[in-house]
Amino acid sequence: MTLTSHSKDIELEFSGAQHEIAVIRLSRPAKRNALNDKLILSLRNVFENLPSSVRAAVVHGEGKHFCAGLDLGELQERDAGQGMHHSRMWHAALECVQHGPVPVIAALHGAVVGGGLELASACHIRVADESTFYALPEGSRGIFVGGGGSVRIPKLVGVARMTDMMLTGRVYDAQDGERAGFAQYLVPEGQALAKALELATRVAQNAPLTNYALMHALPRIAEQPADQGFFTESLMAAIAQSAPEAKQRVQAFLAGKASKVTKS
Ligand code: 1HE
Repeated sequence: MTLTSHSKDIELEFSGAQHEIAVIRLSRPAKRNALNDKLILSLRNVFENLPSSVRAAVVHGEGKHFCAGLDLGELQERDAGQGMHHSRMWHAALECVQHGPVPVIAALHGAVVGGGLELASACHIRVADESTFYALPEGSRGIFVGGGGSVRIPKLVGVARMTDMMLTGRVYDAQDGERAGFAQYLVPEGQALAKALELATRVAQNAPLTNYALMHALPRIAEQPADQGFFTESLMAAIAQSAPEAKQRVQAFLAGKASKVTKS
């Protein structure tokens, strides 16, 4: 892997033969990777400037935890206007994660709490190891989510679970969290990054237009009324299948030169 230290608190490496996987590490372990303004802006910067060779990204955290959420040390006496701008800054950064150029896989371990869960929920796939736990301590801190959590987290686990977590401080462990829908994969402790890299390698081999459709068309279609959704789906399907790469891949299968679907 080649390391490009992006700022003191975030590191960017490239993995894969063509450097097609960007590996982004939150590197503030002494503060449990709590997200201060500098880190959030660096994260945005990384996703806005990924080299065109990159086809998939992995986000993970250094130390014992993925991320402790908002850096509470920075929660100064903001007035309402400053609070609004601060939250919108998070929205802009996490928008670059969710709707950036490539699918993003979060490798989770330890605390995935508050803004850390908001970051994880902006990613497209979440892989958790057995040490992972999920919480939204905003309720007990007298604040509210501000990094897009109220939009994204209910889409993963439902409004009722999120409400319960914020009202009661409920913490989900790795197994219950996977069942609830926080993560799509659960792996033994210490193996989340390896699994995320394995998945990223597969994702990077997809036709770029298919990945684009999954990141940009699918979430929009899912929010549309059925009639509009069916229509958008047809447009996306027609565009994807017209790409030369799609035709080559289908021909390869018909010629017996592409992999079959097999039970894992
Ligand atoms: C922090 C933060 C932080 C740790 N901001 N400094 N998030 C929270 O409410 C979670 C608060 N953190 C925790 O509950 C725990 O720290 C953890 C469960 C994440 C980890 O526990 P542990 O025992 O491994 O570490 P620690 O001893 O608690 O913390 C180590 C240091 O990190 C310590 O600083 P030190 O100078 O005394 O060594 C902690 O103060 C510091 N630290 N978490 C600042 N979050 C867009 S809106 C999003 C809103 C939110 O995210 S609110 C939820 C905030």
